[in-house]
Amino acid sequence: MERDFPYPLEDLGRSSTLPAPRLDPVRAAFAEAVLAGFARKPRSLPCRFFYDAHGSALFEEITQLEEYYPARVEAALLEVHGAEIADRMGDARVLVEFGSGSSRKTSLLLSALARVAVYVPIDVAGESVAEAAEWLSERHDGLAIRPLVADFTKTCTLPVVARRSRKLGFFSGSTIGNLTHAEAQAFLANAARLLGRGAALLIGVDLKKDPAILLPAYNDRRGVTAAFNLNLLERINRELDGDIDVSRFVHDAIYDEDQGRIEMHLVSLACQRVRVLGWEFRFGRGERIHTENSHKYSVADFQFLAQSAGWMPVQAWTDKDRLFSLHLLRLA
Ligand code: SAH
Ligand code: AVI
Repeated sequence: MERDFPYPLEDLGRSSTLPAPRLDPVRAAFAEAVLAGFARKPRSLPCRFFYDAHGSALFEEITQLEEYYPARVEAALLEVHGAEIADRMGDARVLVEFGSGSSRKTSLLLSALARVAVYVPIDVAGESVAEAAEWLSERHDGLAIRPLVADFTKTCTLPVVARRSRKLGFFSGSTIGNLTHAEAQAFLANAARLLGRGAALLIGVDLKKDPAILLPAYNDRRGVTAAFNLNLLERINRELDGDIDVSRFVHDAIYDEDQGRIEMHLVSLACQRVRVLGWEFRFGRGERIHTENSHKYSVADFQFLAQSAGWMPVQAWTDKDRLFSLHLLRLA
């Protein structure tokens, strides 16, 4: 259960007499999440904070890795089935994307969706969204791009230009897998409210498979995923006056068969104390910080989840090796 910070904890000691620094809202939210996440046992940090400028660049590097099949297979599905997907998505003029990142896959979709005139990317990573908007505007002439730097799990309001027309939603990369099942259901219900009557939603969802394929995707040989995970600690040092010795933590990714999910952790290599914004935390040797879940679904399980949130499954596309799925959903 999430609790508000501050609250009493036996290993939490304010060791600094410095006045609390003034924080901008993004840093304040990060500070609150880190202080609460480090105070909790077992320790955890929300994965949406991976995506500062450095983390977003590392994620793009992950998408190029041989072992990280989701990005490659999803892009291939969009290319191969683009025309059919566009045909089935209908003639909406507004495309709303959740967790749009670099928008590279969006470009594939937009090429097939001739009538879309307004694109609303929603992402917490402000710099990524700004770069993506520039990159897309050079490739899709006349497209009005109206980015929203926001948390897609919270309620938000679409820009006026996007409000009246019928809408298409797009949620790629299996980012829905980073939410628990309850959070995913709440997200889908929230997306239904935002997109409104008659909307369609295209979602990329990673499929359950042999851990012999899954595990290398999150433990790549070049250590890019490790760097992506450890960047969370570096971000704490950069933004929250942290003194964490990052070399005393290692990346670990495991597959939990019962939960059907990859879990990423940072593991403390030693008994150590770290400071964040003047607060001190003690880590035991081998103590873990849970940083990400990446749930995997069967096609039927995901359709069931979508229906429970009010969406009608229209069609699902998978590759021949059944690594990844693209689901088209519709609202009555
Ligand atoms: N859809 C892109 C990017 C996937 S990476 C692709 O498939 O390549 C996940 C993206 O979701 C990142 O850009 C990250 O900043 C964004 N993100 C993660 N959690 C978010 C949240 N709660 N609200 C908004 N954006 C979020
Ligand atoms: C964005 N998200 C779906 C990725 C995933 O596979 O869960 C993030 C990621 N984590 C490690 N590698 C990639």
